[in-house]
Amino acid sequence: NFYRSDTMAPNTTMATGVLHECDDEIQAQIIPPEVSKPSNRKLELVWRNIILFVYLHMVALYGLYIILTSAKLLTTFFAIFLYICGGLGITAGAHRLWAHRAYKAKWPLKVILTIFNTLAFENSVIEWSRDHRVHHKFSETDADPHNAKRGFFFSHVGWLLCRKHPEVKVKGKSIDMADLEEDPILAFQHKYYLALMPFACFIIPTFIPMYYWNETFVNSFSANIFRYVFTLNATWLVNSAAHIYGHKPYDRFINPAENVSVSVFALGEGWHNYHHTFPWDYKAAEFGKYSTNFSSMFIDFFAKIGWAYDLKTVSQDMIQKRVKRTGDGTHEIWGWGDKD
Ligand code: ST9
Ligand code: ZN
Ligand code: ZN
Repeated sequence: NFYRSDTMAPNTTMATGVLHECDDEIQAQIIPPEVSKPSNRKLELVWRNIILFVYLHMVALYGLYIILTSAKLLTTFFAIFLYICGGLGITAGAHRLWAHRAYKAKWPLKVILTIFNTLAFENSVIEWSRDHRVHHKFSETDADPHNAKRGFFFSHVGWLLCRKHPEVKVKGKSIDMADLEEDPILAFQHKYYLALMPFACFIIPTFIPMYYWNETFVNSFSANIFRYVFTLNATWLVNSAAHIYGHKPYDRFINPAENVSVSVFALGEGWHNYHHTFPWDYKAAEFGKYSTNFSSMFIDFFAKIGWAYDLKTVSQDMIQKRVKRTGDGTHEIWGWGDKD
């Protein structure tokens, strides 16, 4: 089996996009054995992406220098603000609301999260969620787009610099995306992504500091690129570092781990052993709901005003049973000082 069905809550198949009934059919599809052999993986580099990412990282380094030396304070605060908004578009939006359906949102919150998500430029929610549902279902196999068994670099950014493994595309067909494709807000974002994204991620964030507080173009542009690249790396660390380093209090048989440093940068998404064990929990963590999980605080706020509802979580009983059955014995050390 390519996934552990006991990590799914009863009746939560949509939470991870798992389609159990299709599995046999998909697995029966013939993938030539030579393609499946790790030693025979073909690496087809995508030079457009390599050049773009090298360029972005160089400008981002310059942006950091600018922020530390000559940018106006407001420009720096604005970059931090955009990092939080864009980050929430990924964590509270693409990840928890859409890829996992861990809670439901009314349309105004959906619109806010879609704008935030476009600001983060990590592909449309539909594309992001398809890759992410495939990642959960076929974790650490060749069908996982950022298979961490291929090393830190591949799972961090390398997977975006080459063509996907054929198994991602074949097995990815078993993922039901109808729920997101039928959502008019997401369908709109997906259809017009190439027109919307440059405005949300680059043009408007560069224009605002120039117009409202007379920042120079070079400062404004490079500080924003730093913000974008920082958000990208915070996200990618969940796929790389949080799949390699950390304790496994919930399931010692999987690679994803509890990584506090990643959680800090990724607005609460580094509790990855918990998340892969209970992917439908809207907190994506058991502990540290507010201290290291700004995304949960955000969702709780919108739940209070009624824009977020039907928040899914996991009972203490279920967690305790799982900890006893498959944990690595480190669960005790994580709950201390939790004030939630
Ligand atoms: C970026 C995404 O950075 C980062 C995602 C990270 C996820 C992290 C998750 C961790 C948990 C959450 C933590 C959040 C923390 C946030 C903290 C914030 C502070 N299933 O893709 P193509 C088929 S993006 C089924 O082109 P290639 C399909 O038919 C950065 N089928 O494959 C598809 O056609 P269509 C900016 C699939 O040619 C066709 O194949 N964006 C699947 O191999 C072609 O698809 C970029 O840089 C699937 N999963 O190219 C763009 N996938 O779509 C980067 C594919 O029409 N991407 N198919 O249905 C690319 O350039 C290309 O995708 C490629 C592969 C070169 C990488
Ligand atoms: Zn993962
Ligand atoms: Zn997930």
